[in-house]
Amino acid sequence: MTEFTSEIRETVLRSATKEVVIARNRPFCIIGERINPTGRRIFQEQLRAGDLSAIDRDVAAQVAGGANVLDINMGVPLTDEADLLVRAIQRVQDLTDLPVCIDSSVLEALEAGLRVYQGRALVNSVTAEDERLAAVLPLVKKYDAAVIALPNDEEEIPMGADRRIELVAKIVEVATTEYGIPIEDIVIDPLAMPIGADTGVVVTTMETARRIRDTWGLNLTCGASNVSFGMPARHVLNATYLPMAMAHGMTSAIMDARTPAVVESVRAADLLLGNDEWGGSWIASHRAKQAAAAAVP
Ligand code: THG
Repeated sequence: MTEFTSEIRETVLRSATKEVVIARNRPFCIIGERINPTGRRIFQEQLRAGDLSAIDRDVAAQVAGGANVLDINMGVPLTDEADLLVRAIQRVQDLTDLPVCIDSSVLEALEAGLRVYQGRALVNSVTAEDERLAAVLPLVKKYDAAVIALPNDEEEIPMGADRRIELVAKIVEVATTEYGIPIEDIVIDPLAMPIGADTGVVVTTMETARRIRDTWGLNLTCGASNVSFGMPARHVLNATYLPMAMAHGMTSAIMDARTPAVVESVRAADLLLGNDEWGGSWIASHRAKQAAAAAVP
């Protein structure tokens, strides 16, 4: 289980009309995080009243900013999350051809969302807890989805890389042998935590990411804005963190695609890490910006 692999794993996601591949020899996959009511009081009230129209603006902003996949989270206390999630997924599918990442800890909501989604979704997320693995992985298999897995269990969120690696080994073993999930459909979130809580946490995440890449070749993701939580100049920290994580094997992130400095930093790292052939995308995006500036009267 701990033999090293240099194999490149392709996690294939699809909408009805578009395919997105997450892999370490491809441009980084930006998973837009904004379709999420956490910490947004007005959006929560709208959702409670059954008004999902704010999603339209969030989709437009994430798409315009360069998101490749959209995370959809409808976690509002005291609501029918399954119903909201189904309606949100349908609305997003009408607005964009980007594949989605279905973000819910409520099983009924997850299944309802997977049932109506037309394509191959990314499920966010499962932990290494026996009960969660047994509940979520059959749905991942049934609906032919890919899954984000977090290396924490019923005991703890481990603070050291060694224990996180043990839990990744458990997840990989259970998902592939007990549930028949292809290894390339497992995307690990090595747990990105706020640097403000402990200045060692980012180094631990980097080490964990690199070891997962070198051991299994798995794709990786993280909640990128967690890192700067509570700190000033968050965009600078996020824009610095992501290329570092990418150099350690991070192949995607759940992040805010509305901030050009952060997205540009990711695309610069694509080029510098050899994943933008001839700098084609980098140069094309620079020319598009020049043309847009010139078009302003
Ligand atoms: N890993 C995985 N999934 C995740 C996370 C993770 N999903 C949820 C979260 N973390 C990532 N998504 C978001 C979505 C929105 C915001 C942050 C993370 C957000 N935060 C504002 C803030 O931080 O200030 C609060 C809202 C606001 O003020 O607008 O928007 O780590 N697998």
